[in-house]
Amino acid sequence: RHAFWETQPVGQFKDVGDSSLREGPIEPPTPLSEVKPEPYNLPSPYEWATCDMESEETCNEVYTLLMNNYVEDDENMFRFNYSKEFLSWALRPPGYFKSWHIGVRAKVSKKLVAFITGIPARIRVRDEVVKMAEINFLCVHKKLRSKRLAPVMIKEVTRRVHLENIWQAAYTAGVVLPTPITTCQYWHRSLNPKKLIDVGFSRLGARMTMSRTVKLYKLPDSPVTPGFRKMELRDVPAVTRLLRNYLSQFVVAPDFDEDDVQHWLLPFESVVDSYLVESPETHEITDFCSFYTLPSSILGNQTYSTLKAAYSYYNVATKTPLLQLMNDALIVAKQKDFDVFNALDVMENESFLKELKFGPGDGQLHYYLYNYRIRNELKPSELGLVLL
Ligand code: MYA
Ligand code: JJ1
Repeated sequence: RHAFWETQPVGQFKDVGDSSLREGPIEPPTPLSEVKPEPYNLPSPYEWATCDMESEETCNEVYTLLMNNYVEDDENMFRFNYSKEFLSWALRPPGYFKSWHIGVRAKVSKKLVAFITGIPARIRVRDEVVKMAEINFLCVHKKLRSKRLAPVMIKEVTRRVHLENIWQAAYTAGVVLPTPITTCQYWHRSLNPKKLIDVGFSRLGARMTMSRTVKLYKLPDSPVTPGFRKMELRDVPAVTRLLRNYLSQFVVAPDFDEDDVQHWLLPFESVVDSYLVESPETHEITDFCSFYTLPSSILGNQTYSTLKAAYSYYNVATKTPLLQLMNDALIVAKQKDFDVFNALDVMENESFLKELKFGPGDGQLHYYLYNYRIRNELKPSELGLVLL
């Protein structure tokens, strides 16, 4: 059934529910001298190319490959359209390795035809902090699909991760592979219902008119929580403490330090937005919310070409009710002209989704670990990790 994945150190379907298997690494690390020193073989028309994401030209090529060939919904109506600024941010966190930004080019034309990336991360699983690679942006040009290029690319990124003495990875996919640590549901909150309906992202509900629908999703013009403001550089220490403390309750979560928080959560125009609540009396930072910007191309609509979507990222509420904090996030997202606010049912998100008028989407997101076994499937609420 899975000729490639059955050969890999990942939880296998036949082992689901086997309580004799211990949690932790599936295979031990091998000495670095035993890691294959040369790249895997590609079919002869193609060659490996390490992509320099600091180069504007390379960043453009990656952007174009993904814009035309990356993830679509099940009816091929929308395709993720990560911006160049987003890609450059997502792929260059503290301590990143250029060698983990892997392209495949046609030898003759030098055209970029496939891509896969890793970035380093410390991920805590129960009480162990494990150095991992987060693998993302696996993409093979539409014309080169089903030629078993993906397994070669996955083996090559694995080899390059091993060369840095890292032996585990985390990744997400819309498809079921051996075997998810958890399966999350996408939820969507309409901000611009008329456009969403016009482009086929959502439908007019039963017994609903357009004007009733627009009214249903109306939001105030500005956030309601006193002390709600944009995060600034000076907030990094306080936000790090708030977030570390909050994430400690989940079974799987990133182990963020101040450098990580500065990179991943400091606001960056059209890439990531973060807000916090500073107590007007004590000036304490008590609550935090964030979302990232990921537009989708709208495939084949006469009027609109892009859907502007915000994705819920990390949120922490210690004083403000989470429901109110997220309502303020919706308000600022609406003011910034997003069409829809998306969220997964991870962490405590279930507690606000229905009340804030999110509806379940038709997509799911499966989370995976490479070379690390988790004994039982987790509930989405036990997961404290959001990948981009
Ligand atoms: S998820 C986003 C993936 N990208 C897309 O969905 C974009 C649109 N689709 C494509 O570009 C292609 O369809 C892709 C497959 C490239 C996805 N993750 O070459 P093939 C297996 C893992 O003939 P193609 C993301 O970026 C499939 O089950 N495996 O197929 C995270 C089959 O294996 P098996 C996948 O359609 C990526 C084999 O590939 C995925 O031409 C994490 C078929 O290969 C998938 N999303 O190309 C990667 N889709 O026979 C794993 C299909 O066994 C990282 N397959 O069923 C693992 C950790 C590595 C680092 C370890 C460090 C220690
Ligand atoms: O966006 C998604 N679905 C939308 C559009 C569906 C269009 C037809 N297929 C959706 N809309 C309904 C919204 C409605 C708003 C009012 C309230 C009720 C709901 O459901 C889905 C997620 O639901 N997205 C995808 O399918 C994209 C791929 C998801 C897998 C991603 C893999 C990630 C790669 C790893 O890095």
